[in-house]
Amino acid sequence: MSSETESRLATIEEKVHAGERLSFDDGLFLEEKVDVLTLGQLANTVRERKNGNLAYYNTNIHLNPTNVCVYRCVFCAFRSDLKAEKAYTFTDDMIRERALEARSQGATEIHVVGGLHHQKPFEWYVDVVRVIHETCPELHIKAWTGVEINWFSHLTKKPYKWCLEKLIEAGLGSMPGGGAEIFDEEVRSQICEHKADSQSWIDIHRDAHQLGLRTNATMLYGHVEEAKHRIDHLCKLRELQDETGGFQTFIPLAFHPDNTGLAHIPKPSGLQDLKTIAISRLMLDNFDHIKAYWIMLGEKIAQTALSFGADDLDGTVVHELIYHDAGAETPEGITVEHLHALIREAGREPVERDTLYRRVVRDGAKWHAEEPLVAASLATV
Ligand code: V47
Ligand code: SF4
Repeated sequence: MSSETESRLATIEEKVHAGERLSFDDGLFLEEKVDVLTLGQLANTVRERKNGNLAYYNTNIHLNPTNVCVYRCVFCAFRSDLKAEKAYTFTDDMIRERALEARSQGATEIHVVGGLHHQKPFEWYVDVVRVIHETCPELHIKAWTGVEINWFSHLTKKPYKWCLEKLIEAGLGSMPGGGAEIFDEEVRSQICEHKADSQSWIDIHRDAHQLGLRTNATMLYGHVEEAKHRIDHLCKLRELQDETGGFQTFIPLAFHPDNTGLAHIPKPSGLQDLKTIAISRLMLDNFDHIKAYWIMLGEKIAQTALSFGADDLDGTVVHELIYHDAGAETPEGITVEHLHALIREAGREPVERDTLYRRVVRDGAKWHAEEPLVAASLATV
């Protein structure tokens, strides 16, 4: 390391220890000049400052009600044409059955995302939420990404807030972070040219926060983007979080190339995964949580990530399809015992949380959520 690099790093370390914000240029410097262990150590100090020794997980189940999709994102192996053999669409009965399965497994959350089925009206998507809510009112419904809300607004010719209000009335509890991909429009046009642009994704999350909904945020990395695009993405999320305080957690999503239009690109390495998690923790100073989604990272990297800035592993995740269609080799679900073992082996204390990061207390088949674990509240918007 040159003396110039050393002194730049020392300045950044001072900023991190003083709780000061890192700039875009600092982020780029970390991407380009700093080794993964130094990044991890620095990110770990922030992780421990915010969440101590706790590592969160939740008991959840996934529902992808249809894979039929009007868009053709080149990184996606999940979507299907309507007439293709792999096309499927859930009926109300199948949705009810999935909700009951969630209840029987003690899940606190159902995570619902899917394709944009061009023959289904907005009411069909509202009904997916309504059917789950009426079947199992205790389940928190985290459903529909910003891309889906943008599609609903296109279908109904109504503002985003109108669509969100209808979904909230039907039982929507929060929104997942998908569809953000990479905000840089040049990269976006190469990987998902037709779907919601970055400004729409940001506007939708702002609207959701203003309606009192909590949402998550993601970033898809390891495809055609460069370091400057990742840092730009993080800075834009940080800006909206300053404005609303409505994001709960950030989830960096490692690109899985199998069966996609980018199958020639190798999967990101474990080191790139850890580096991305650490840099995300350092740049997103106003996010309480960074999630290492074990489904896509694999158990080994996800467990290691708990010392590189991450404080959450997501959950039991039964019935995941999006990553498994794209070649994920992880199981489609994991037991609570196994999650506990992974977390304890990493030297952390496992805490079951609900979607809103409240501690879950169980008594046999019953459960309830306590006060938030981290005192965060939506900014006045
Ligand atoms: O938006 C699709 C990504 C996202 C691939 O909010 C791919 O708690 C990698 O957003 N390789 C959907 N990524 C999943 C998602 C998510 C997952 C877990 C938790 C939460 C949360 C949200 O998956 C899409 C897209 O960015 N994706 N295909 C692929 N081949
Ligand atoms: Fe459709 Fe989503 Fe796949 Fe894009 S990522 S093709 S919007 S299912």
